[in-house]
Amino acid sequence: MRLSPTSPIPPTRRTAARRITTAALAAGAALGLAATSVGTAHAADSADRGRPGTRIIGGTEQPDGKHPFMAALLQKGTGNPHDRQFCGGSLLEPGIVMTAAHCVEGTKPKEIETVVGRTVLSNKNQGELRNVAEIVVHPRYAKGEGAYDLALLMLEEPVEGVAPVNLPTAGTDALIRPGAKATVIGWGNTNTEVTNYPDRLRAVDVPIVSHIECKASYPQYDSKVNMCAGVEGKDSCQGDSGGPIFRKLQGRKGVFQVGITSYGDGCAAQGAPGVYTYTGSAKLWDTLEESAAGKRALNKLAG
Ligand code: 4AZ
Repeated sequence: MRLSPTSPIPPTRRTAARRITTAALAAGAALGLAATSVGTAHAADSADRGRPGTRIIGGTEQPDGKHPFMAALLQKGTGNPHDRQFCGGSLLEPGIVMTAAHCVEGTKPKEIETVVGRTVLSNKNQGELRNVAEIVVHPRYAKGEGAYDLALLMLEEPVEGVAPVNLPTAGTDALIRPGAKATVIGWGNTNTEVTNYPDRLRAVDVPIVSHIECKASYPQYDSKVNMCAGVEGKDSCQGDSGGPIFRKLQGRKGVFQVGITSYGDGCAAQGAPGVYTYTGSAKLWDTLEESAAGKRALNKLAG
């Protein structure tokens, strides 16, 4: 979630979730404010049973080991990691976790940590926990504008024995053909009526949506650096921000991350797909060079 300058880390995941939606909606100007539910975490499952359609993400629990490159961003502290998680991320290199700029903007490296290879947030024995040495926010990212929502976390120590995610070749848009199936994963809210943050990682398959359709939903949408995906009942949601949306390609090892979960008007509503930072965008990566920190990060990625 976006971390405001006064209170860099949201006190609870629920607070964080609200902020991000608000930020996204502010950016979208005339979009209607989605209803904000106030239920406690874990209250959704029983209320949900037998009521198809209330389950907003529409996804399923993921087994250990299925998405090894997945990262959780945690506010540092002594509490249960499930309560400290505020965004997702993905391992781009052994020493670099990619996330959304709005997740870490205005945050100091010391305030957060990241864990790679953990599927159950509360399981402290699972995955590799790392301190963050530097946070590189995309130089073109501007709060509330939605575009260039990318940040790189430079880890104090690299993660060992985990294959990073692949990125599409920059500038080839073959992977975001409208209608193609992609998978989005995260620990975000599963229900907008009765807010529920799951402990175990979840995934949902969503169709990629055309730039034209997406621009119709979001006036500020920038098709050079964004992509859209989702359908009524299947979407990412608050808390999934920063995490990956990816595709599995026939005959190729691993998966290709096409986007970073960024914003949307609510979750899984008709005509309001999720918006993602498009990681196959040449412009996104070229402009990262516009800051010294971005340039250094790019050199690390290349070398
Ligand atoms: C969020 O607030 C958020 N439905 C993430 C994804 C979407 C909306 C909001 C897309 O983190």
